[in-house]
Amino acid sequence: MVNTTYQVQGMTCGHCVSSVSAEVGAIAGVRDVQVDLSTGQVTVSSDQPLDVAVVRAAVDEAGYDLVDA
Ligand SMILES: [Cu+2]
Repeated sequence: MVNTTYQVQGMTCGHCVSSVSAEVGAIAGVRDVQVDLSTGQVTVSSDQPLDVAVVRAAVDEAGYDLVDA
């Protein structure tokens, strides 16, 4: 299991959190998504390391922006 924390910009409420959780959670191999609304940090647990481009696309699909690390 791999845990990776990403920074996401633009989330303002519980609905944003659930949108991001749903999109990122749908990525193949993702087991869990934890979103901290106050910091914008999204911690993803996955079977293997994820391609950041795939995570970025999922966050974008939800309507938010992945901040470059
Ligand atoms: Cu919201």
